[in-house]
Amino acid sequence: MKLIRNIILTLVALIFSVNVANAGEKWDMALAYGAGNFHSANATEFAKNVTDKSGGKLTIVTHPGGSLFKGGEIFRAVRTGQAPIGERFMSALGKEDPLLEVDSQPFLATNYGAAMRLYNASKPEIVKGLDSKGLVFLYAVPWPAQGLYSKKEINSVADLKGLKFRAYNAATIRIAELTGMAPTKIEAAEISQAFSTGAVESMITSPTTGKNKKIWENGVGYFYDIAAWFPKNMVIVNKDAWNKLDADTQKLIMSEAAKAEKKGWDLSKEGNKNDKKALADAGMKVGKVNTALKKHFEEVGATMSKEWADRAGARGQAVLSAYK
Ligand code: PCA
Repeated sequence: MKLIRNIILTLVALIFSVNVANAGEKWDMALAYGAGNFHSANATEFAKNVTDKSGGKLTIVTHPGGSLFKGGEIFRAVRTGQAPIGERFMSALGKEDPLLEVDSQPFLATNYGAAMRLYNASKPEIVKGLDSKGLVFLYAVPWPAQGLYSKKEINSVADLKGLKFRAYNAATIRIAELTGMAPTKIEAAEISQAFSTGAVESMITSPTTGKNKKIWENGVGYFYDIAAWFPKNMVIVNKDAWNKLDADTQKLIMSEAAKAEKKGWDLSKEGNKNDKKALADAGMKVGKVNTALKKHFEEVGATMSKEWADRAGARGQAVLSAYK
């Protein structure tokens, strides 16, 4: 009898411990950019904090460098629940919602203060739009100011003509078209290869991305700091996955997301200074475009603003009024 009782007790204990081990959710978090990138590092810290503080209810495991889903696949993966959580470059999603592109309109917000105001003005509508697609918005963090990289020196509008240009969204494709360059859309993960094979010879992106890619090793010698916009990454969650969590865990995630957002903006500001210096230290020529070129880019920006306002309609107008 005693033996049977002990066996039963052991089984009960075993079943109980398996249940406890299974009680928590596990989320795989898809990240497009390399582990060393500040967005990925920040997301990894966020994941760790949530995991540590959730008391075993939720474990978030990050997968940087597109190892779970590539940048171009992450939005769909989270939307369909293939990945419960992921980070995506917002302005590549203009087809989903033109408001997601507002942060890539040239010269609309050209410093961090303005970028934050634009974020605050656009966030409620963006969150609503994502919610209607079954997504919960957690936080957004900007890349440092976008500048022009080139293999050859650029002194005039004519120098841009025909340049094979790496684009990362519809806005950069449009800039290329309006300045006579030849755009190809390429995800960040493929930048080094695209430059080294000669598929492209110019791009607009942050000093951070150029530094992370050691772009100078691919024959890119020039960086022009046009600081025309601050595009953001956002972290989103699939709503079905979200609804499986209890209220306390949801609250914890939101509070850790707010902290990660603040930390991310600070890291971005630091990178905005340090990474330009890193490009110069690596031997690149870092400077500004001349007045004629600046004027040209501003005209292009004005054309694009009009086009965007048409696409974004009344919602876009409301965001612009709130911003200005
Ligand atoms: N780096 C990313 C997006 C913006 C940025 O600064 C890229 O080049 O794809």
